[in-house]
Amino acid sequence: MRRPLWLVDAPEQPKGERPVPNAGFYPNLGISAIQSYISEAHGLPAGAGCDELTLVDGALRSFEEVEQQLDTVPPGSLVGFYAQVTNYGAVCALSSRLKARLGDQVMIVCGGPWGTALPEVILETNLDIDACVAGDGEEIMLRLSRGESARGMNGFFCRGEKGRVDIPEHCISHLDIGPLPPPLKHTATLAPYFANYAATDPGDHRRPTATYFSKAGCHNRCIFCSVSRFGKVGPSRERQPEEAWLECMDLRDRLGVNHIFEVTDSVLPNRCEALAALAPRHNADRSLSFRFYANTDFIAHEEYRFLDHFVEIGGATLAVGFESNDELVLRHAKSGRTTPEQNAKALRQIVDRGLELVAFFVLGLPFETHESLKKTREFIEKVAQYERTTFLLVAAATPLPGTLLWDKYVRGNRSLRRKYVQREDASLVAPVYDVDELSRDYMEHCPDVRVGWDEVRELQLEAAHTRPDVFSVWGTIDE
Ligand code: B12
Ligand code: SF4
Repeated sequence: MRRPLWLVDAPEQPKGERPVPNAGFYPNLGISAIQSYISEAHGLPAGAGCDELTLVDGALRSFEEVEQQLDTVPPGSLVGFYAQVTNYGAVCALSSRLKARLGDQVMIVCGGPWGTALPEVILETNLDIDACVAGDGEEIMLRLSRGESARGMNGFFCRGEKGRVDIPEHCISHLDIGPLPPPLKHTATLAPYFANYAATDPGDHRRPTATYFSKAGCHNRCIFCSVSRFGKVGPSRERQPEEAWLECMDLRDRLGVNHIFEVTDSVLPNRCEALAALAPRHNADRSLSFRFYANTDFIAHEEYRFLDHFVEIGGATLAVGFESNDELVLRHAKSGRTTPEQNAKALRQIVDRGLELVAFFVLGLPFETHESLKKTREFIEKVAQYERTTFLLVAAATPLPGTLLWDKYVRGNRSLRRKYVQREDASLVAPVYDVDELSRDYMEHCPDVRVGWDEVRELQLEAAHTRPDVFSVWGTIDE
């Protein structure tokens, strides 16, 4: 390795406060995936600590601790930041401190959802960041760690002549995840994260938890979600079921995990069936339980027998994006894939089986009216009444960069574009500082939203109070 590599998951930066750890349940998978790939390529030992590759984990440390750790970055290093909506402010502050100390002796690269959605804006507005990566970072970071140039590689954005941003021919980097080492393969321990899970998961549901990452990208185009930006056509982006089980068993035997979050951008109808077919071989004793994300069309679809298969594999918790309970709002936001009838049916089936439920809602989407909010509110109440609902996230719609909402209502609106995309104030370093303000601006400017931000916020607070014992989030962003 020609350059020491530092991979950083910056801590979260809540509005108006000093940044705090982001309370992850397992190490950030984007950073871990790059670590695993580079460790294998260079034959490095497992774990976060070796001279050549250091993981700086904002899920376990405060902003000040991360600052202190980065103060030891030696000249000649390559530093990669995972950046998304909640930590981009911290990424800016940490990059600025690194550059002030090391100048050209450090190369700073920004990846993750924010690097993917906004590479040009970041490079135009933040001179401390040298390059951005849109999409998968493994190959690019490997190349850079060898001291080679990545100019021209898919998804690699950097400054060229006269500081102008060089745009690659292919704006996104895509790897086939099938043959890649699983992200947590090189993780030496997960114990420090288990405490975080215990702190956020109520009651007796405390379990040592990890994740396996099964599929990248989603071909759906929900307008509030930035995942489809990662999932544009590309090579196969799925791990095989047998591999998935082996990875889960490894997490159990090596790291003491007994609950697995399946991280997948969208569940394929046959995914659960394929895993269920292998369950008797791998999980006959039910020593592992699972949490899956699923949409209500899958759950409610008779032919898929999704819930039967889910129970067969040891399924315990379903994380369901209900989003709204109004037909028009759903049709527009989720391309007509789910309906209020499917929501009701899916909820009934989950309750009948006694599964734990994690529920997501988004208020203030296009075509939201007082009437539609009322329908969603009644449905939220039903969800909240179910005693095995363990987590409730009621978000206010926010056009985050990378979403169709952003493309349509921010980029397509002259005054919002001036505020959020074309930086006219050179002192601004972050493309979006304040997500509440962005959400409010969008609701005020979007002719299709017929309710005000205050009304949405009121309903969010009401929902949070419906079940104060449940860990409920009522912020501006969906998961
Ligand atoms: C798992 C997950 C979580 C977990 C994270 C646990 C953890 N410690 O990792 C939990 C449930 C806690 C979570 C919470 C939240 N999440 Co989340 N989450 C995801 C999800 C579903 C998968 C991410 C993942 O692990 N992917 C697998 C890894 C291997 O891929 P990856 O992260 O994309 O990384 C690759 C590339 O991005 C790139 N890359 C990543 N980092 C870097 C760094 C460098 C230097 C380079 C070069 C490349 C690079 O290379 C990696 C390997 O190929 C994504 C959806 C998605 N597809 O990204 C949303 C997503 C990241 N979450 C999102 C949001 C909004 C949130 C929350 C704010 C929700 C909320 N209201 O609380 C919180 C924020 C918490 C926090 N501080 O991070 C948004 C972010 C949107 C945005 N534009 O920023 C996403 C994109 C979903 C969406 N709705 O659009 N989340
Ligand atoms: S919300 Fe889920 S189904 Fe919709 S685009 Fe995002 S990942 Fe796909």
